[in-house]
Amino acid sequence: MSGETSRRESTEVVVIGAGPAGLTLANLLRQAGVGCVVLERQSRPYVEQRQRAGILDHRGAGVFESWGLADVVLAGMPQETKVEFRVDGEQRFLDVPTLTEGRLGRLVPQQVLVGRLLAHYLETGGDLRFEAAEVTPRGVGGPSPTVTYRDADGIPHEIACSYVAGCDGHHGVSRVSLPEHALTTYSYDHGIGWLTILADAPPPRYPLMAITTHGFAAHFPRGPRASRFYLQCAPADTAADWPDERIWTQLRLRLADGDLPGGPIGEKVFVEMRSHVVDPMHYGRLFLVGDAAHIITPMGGKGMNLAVADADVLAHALRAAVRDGDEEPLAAYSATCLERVWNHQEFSRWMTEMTHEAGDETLAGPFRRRLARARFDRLFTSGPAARAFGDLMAGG
Ligand code: RFL
Repeated sequence: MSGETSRRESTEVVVIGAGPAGLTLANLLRQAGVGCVVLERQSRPYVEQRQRAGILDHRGAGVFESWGLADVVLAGMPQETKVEFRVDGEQRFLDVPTLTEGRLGRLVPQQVLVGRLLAHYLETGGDLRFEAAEVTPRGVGGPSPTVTYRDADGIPHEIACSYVAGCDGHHGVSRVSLPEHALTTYSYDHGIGWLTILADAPPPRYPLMAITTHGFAAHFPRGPRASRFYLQCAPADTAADWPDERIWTQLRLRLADGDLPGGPIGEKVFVEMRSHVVDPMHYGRLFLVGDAAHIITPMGGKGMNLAVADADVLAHALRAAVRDGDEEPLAAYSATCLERVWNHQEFSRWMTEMTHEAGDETLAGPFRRRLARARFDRLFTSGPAARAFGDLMAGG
C-alpha cells in the first residue's frame, strides 16, 4: 500500500468474504480453536439481508450437528416433507422421507443461515471486519502470505497469516488474484434463461415445480409470508420484457392456479444459467471455498450446500495443519471437494434438462421431450430411480 504505514498484525487464517462459505468456515475454525479474521467488503445490514437459497440438505445440516452448532443454525427450522410437481396442471408428489430414506434436509433460508452464523460468531468473540476495501491476498504461493485491506476509515492494514480462505463468491478477488496458469476453469451454458423474483406472497404448501408447454416455473417458500418464484424465459430477456403483470399472468398459467395470490415484488433478477468449476480449488496457501470455486444453477438447490460442505472439509484440514502440523488433509482438500461438486453439477444439469425439455417441445424437439418425460415418470414408478434421486437430494 503505497507510501502509507499499514497497521500490522497476524493470525492463523484470513477468511475473505462473509457469505455462507466464509461464515460457516469462521464458526467451524472457532470451534476447532484455530485463530481467524474475516474480511467482508459489504456492510453488516447488506450481508444480513441478502436472500437467495432456501434449503440446507441433510448433509449440510449434518455439518452443523457434527461441530456442535445444531442449536445455533437449525433450531426451529422445519424439515423437508414433500416436493410437488405440476405437469400441465396435473399434481404429482414425491415423498422426501421415502426418497431420501429418512435423510431429511431443513428449510433454512439463506439470510437465516447467514444471520444466525454471523450473530453467533460475533457473540462468541469472533473477529469480523465489515466494509473492508481493496482486500488483496499476497504471497500465497510462498510460506508467508499476507492480506492487505483498507478499513471503513480508509486506514491501511496488513495481516500476516499461515493460510488464506477465499470465500468471496464468483465476483470476488481471491480467484482472480491467482496466476492464470494455476487453475483450469470448466464452464457450461445451459442454453436457457431464468427470471427469479422474491415476493411478499404466501409460500406454497410444498416446494413446487411446474413442467408445462409454456415453459418451466417454480414456487418455493422463503418464510411465513415470502416466496421465491422462477420462470423460464429467453436467455436474452431483460426487465423490460417482464413487467409485473406478465410475471403474475405467466405464473398463474404455468402453475395452473388462476387464484395464485400476487404481492409486492421485492427483487427481480435474471439468473445466469451457466455453470463453472475451477480445478484445483487452491493455489499454494490460498484455498477457494463455495461460489469462489464453483457456480451451479439454482436447480436442485445445491449452491449454498456446496459452500457449507467445502467449509467443513477445509475446517477439518486447517485444524490438522495448525494444531497437528499435518498438511496432508489440506493437500487432499481440492480433490475431496471436487468429487461432490461434480456430482451436484450432474444432479443440477440432469434436473434442469428433465424439467425443461419435458415441457416445451420447441426447446429440444419432440423426441427429447419424450425422453425427458420417461426420465421424469421413472421417479414415480421405480424405487431405485427414486432413491438415486433422493440420495443426491440429501447431499450424496
Ligand atoms: P456469496 O454468498 O456470494 O458470499 C461471498 C461474500 O464475499 C463478499 N466479497 C468480498 N469480501 C471482501 N473482499 C472482496 N473483494 C469481496 N468480494 C466479495 C461478498 O460481499 C459476500 O458477502 O458466496 P458463498 O459464501 O460461496 O455462498 C454461495 C451461495 O450464496 C450461493 O451458492 C447460493 O446463493 C446459490 N443459490 C442457491 N443455492 C442453494 O443451495 N439453493 C437455492 O435455492 C439457491 N437459490 C442461489 C439461488 C443463487 C442466486 N443468485 C446468486 C442468482 C437463487 C439465486 C437468485
